[in-house]
Amino acid sequence: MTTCFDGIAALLEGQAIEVPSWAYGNSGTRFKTFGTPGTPRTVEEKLADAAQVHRFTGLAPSVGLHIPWDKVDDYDKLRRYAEDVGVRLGTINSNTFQDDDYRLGALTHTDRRIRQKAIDHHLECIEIMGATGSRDLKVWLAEGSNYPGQADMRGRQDRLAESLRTIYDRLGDDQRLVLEYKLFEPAFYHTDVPDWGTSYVQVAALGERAVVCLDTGHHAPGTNIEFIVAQLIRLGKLGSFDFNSRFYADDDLIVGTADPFQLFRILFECIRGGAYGPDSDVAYMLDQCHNIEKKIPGQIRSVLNVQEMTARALLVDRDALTQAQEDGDILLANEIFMDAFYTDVRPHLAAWREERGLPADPMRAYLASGYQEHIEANRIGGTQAGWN
Ligand code: LRH
Ligand code: MN
Repeated sequence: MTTCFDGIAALLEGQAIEVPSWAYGNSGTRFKTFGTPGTPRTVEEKLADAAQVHRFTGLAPSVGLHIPWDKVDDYDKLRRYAEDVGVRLGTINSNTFQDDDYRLGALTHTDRRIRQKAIDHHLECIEIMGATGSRDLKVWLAEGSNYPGQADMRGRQDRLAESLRTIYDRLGDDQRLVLEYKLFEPAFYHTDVPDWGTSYVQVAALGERAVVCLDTGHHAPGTNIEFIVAQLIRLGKLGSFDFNSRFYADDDLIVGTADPFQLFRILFECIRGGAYGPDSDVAYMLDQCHNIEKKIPGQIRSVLNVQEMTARALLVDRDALTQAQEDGDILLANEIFMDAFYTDVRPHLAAWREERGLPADPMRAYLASGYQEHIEANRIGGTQAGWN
């Protein structure tokens, strides 16, 4: 009992999944950052690698940047370079989690000078957005405390609201502030933006161009993430996703590998809520680290996993499901839902790609292209890009 693939083929057109520049550099864990042959040394090389993902999948037309990791002297030149290799510059991610001054906070800090320094960094990011043509300023804050009593949690919320207001008021008319929440890490007692509710409260106070970023790795184990997705869409405050997957904490693994069924359920709520397709302004992004696997193939696998689960979620027979739900037919409703999840769409997607001039099997096509061997042979010397 599923909709047939031909019935959803058009709905897969134009799917866009933004890839993160930092996934092409070395990231690593708290214990080790493994270098890998061919890793980019420059922002341009990161963009060239990201462009390979779009070339072979048609799914990744934009690349998110992280400041200062992707700081350059001339963003207009970078924008042109991106367009030359076939991608565009996407979300600008701020960074207030690698500066000694921010040890005890940044936008929440008790010292107005430290808050102003953090605010100025975000104003610089807004400047950069003007040059890159980016719509979204994504703000993730590592701020919090490690011990009870260490921090005035209420006071920090008030200072956060004031700082965000100052930043929000400097946005251009077609720009958005996207506030990302995370349950814990690097703070281990309280985090100032730990959950969707806190992010929602802060962005709702700012205005309509302030929205929430949901990173799928930022919840307590057992959280029903698709319920949060449904609620944020209902509230008109779901701005973007940072897709990845995890077995334990913020593992930042390839999306859809740890729990493909969860990804299916999340995408179903996006489709059901109208947050998928050309009329939606929800940004779908990856936020991952390829600590041991090759990065470009890892990114190709990631966007294909999202496309595949999107296709399966689009196959849910919505009318039959709604009828079964209204009839209180529990098992039939679940069966209709699972039928779509269990439908192997891969052969259909292969044909769908070929009909659109894309390789039926993007991973095989990339591996056969020689690009990986080329960068591993030619990117000798220099400093491999990473999180510092
Ligand atoms: C924080 C986070 C955030 C990024 C960083 C690279 O864990 O998810 O989105 O800034 O990863
Ligand atoms: Mn994230």
